[in-house]
Amino acid sequence: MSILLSALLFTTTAFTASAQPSSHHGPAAAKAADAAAAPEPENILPGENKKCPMPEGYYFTYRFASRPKLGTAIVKIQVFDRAGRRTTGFSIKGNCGMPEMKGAHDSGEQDFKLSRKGDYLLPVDVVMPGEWKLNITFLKGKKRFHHGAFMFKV
Ligand SMILES: [Cu+2]
Repeated sequence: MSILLSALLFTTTAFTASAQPSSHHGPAAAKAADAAAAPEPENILPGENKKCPMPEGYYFTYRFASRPKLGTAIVKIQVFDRAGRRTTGFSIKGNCGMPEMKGAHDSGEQDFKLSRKGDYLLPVDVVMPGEWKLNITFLKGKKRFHHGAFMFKV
């Protein structure tokens, strides 16, 4: 009797659980929840000085101020709107590290600083030779707008 009751309870609960998402949130919300749980696909950027597309027709270019070597290297980003005009309406963060030495030299999220010329600049500390990666996040207001990453060797 109690087995039958718990079996009945189980099916009822299962039915309620599966019925709830469609009635309360709809399939779109369920899809969005899945997307939030899944890891974000990597966006490996085109090379230095190449056009890197962003949403809404924006694009940017990046390059090192000079060829990176041991010590401090400066990454420079310029952002353009769909008409090709320079824009400084974003804030940009960079996180630099060595993928093969997880966490060993991670800079953490650092703010690119806007220069008077409207370039976004970030110094990165290259403390050992090898392969490095810079993750870049673009924010529009407080909203995450775009993300990309590139590798470089020293
Ligand atoms: Cu290292």
